[in-house]
Amino acid sequence: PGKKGRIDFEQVSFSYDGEGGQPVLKQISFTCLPGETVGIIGSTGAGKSSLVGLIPRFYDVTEGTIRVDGMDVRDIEPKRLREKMAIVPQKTMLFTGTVLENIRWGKAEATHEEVEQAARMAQAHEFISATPDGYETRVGQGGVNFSGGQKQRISIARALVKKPEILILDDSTSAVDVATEGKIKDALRAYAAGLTCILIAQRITSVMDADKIIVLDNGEVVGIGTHDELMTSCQVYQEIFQS
Ligand code: DGT
Repeated sequence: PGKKGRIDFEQVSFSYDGEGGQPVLKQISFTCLPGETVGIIGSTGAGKSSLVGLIPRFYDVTEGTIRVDGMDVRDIEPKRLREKMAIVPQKTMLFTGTVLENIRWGKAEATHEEVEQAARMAQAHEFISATPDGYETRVGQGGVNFSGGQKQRISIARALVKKPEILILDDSTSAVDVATEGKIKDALRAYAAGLTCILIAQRITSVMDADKIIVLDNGEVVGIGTHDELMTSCQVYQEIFQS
């Protein structure tokens, strides 16, 4: 079967103010093959969230081209494009409903089994099951107050229940401990070999084992490679590693 989920950035530049505006991304080129995990790391304001926001066309490139499975994303309807992918934003957005409803928001017709499977991968099943009402537990306002890390895991479950071809995690495990984050990554690797994953992170341990890591600095790619390659070739990466 033809594997899906390839992403190509070709000389992509982007400004929130359009052509002639202050560029937030400059001449970005990289390829993410189907099933690969690509990590993105860089200081705050480097452009990481802006970069991934171009993939589902929250914004369109100012210059250059982004292709998903060979097609210029500008030739794909945003709705169809977004059906292929799931994005877990930096800020978790759970609503006041049950845990089940919150996860099903990713795919309204998901069965209870699919919801539970997604929650298991996101390492959320255990703590959900430990509450008296389980998946019927209400989130927020008068309901259980989950921790920041637990909310992030519910958000990841919401993304996984959609069974996307491309998963984008925007610093979505920042409040999850390193050991649990490792378990989530193991589950993702085991899941339907072929999930393309773009992983924005602040800490090196989150991206260390990615197939390739893109180091962004002030809107530019200053390094691209595996952890070992970047440790010998990329000063910015070494600085993040030491910080
Ligand atoms: P983070 O999330 O603090 O680690 O930072 P990054 O690396 O995700 O950076 P990003 O993409 O949020 O911001 C890059 C630059 O773009 C920064 O100078 C702020 C600016 N920017 C971000 N979002 C918007 C927006 O919605 N409108 C405008 N005009 N500028 C934005």
